[in-house]
Amino acid sequence: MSPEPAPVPRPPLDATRVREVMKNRGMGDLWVSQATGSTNDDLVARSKAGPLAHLSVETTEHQVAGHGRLGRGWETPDRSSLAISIYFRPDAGFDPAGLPWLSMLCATAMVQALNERTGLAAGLKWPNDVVAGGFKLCGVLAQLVLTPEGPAVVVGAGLNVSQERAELPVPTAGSIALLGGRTTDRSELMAGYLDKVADLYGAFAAVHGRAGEPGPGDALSLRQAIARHMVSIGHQVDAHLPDGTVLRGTAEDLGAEGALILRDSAGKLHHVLAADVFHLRRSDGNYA
Ligand code: BT5
Repeated sequence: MSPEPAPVPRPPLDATRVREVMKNRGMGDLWVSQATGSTNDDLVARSKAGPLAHLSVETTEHQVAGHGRLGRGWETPDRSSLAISIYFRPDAGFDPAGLPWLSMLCATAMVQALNERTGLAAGLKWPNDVVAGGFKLCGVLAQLVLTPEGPAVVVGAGLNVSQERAELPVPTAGSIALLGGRTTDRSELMAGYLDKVADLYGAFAAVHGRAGEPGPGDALSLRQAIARHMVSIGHQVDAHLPDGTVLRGTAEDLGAEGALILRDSAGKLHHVLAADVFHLRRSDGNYA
């Protein structure tokens, strides 16, 4: 990621362009704020205040107190990045076991949008980090919301677009600009992401939220569509489990219930449902 490229301009988001894509894809409302604590919090609050249209979206130019997983934070300077929260309100026939898949669905949509729009070779680091060149470009956080109409899920994605090295909070973080991506146009990136979410969700809803079932017209199942983008598969990883233990093994596949399937050095298979995964550095010096 060196030498450091020239700073990238940071124009405001073009909400009209994003709304157009949302309208074409039959999505819900869009709210754009100048600054807020967390777009996930805002969308959850809206959903509690009254019924929201399925696939409504909350974004902000400047998220000042973004949440990561497990109480961690997510830091991004004004207009440098995207913070996009989407409200999923599946209909009554949707299998509740499909709800936890929505965060990986969104991460996969981001991978696909980045691959198409930026030319970067983005991939998914289980469970839902989007990485390119070994750097984290995007993190995803899902929250379950119980509404009078049934369960809903808010899935927030934070995408680093134009940050310079000094603006990123950790050395493992990267931005599209730093990695030399073809575009840093946040409106294009947001529109591209929402378009992919609409595609993937449409196929998933058509099979009633069953992640293992082939999509319409013999398309890949959601599990397969996700697994093909997973950079972890075939790599040696350390999975840091919630109880503090570390499981080392080779990532083999994505399980039927969304677990990362790891084979340890004794050949035993483990289904990891929650962990922070670290790729062990390969002999060529890359992580993934
Ligand atoms: C995540 O958590 O990666 C989920 C991030 C989700 C952010 C979105 S933005 C829209 C929506 N609204 C919210 O309030 N949140 C969502 P996790 O895997 O726990 O990673 C958090 C860790 O990543 C932090 O502890 C930092 O070490 C690091 N981090 C913080 N800011 C980062 C950034 N901009 N880029 C890369 N890493 C970052």
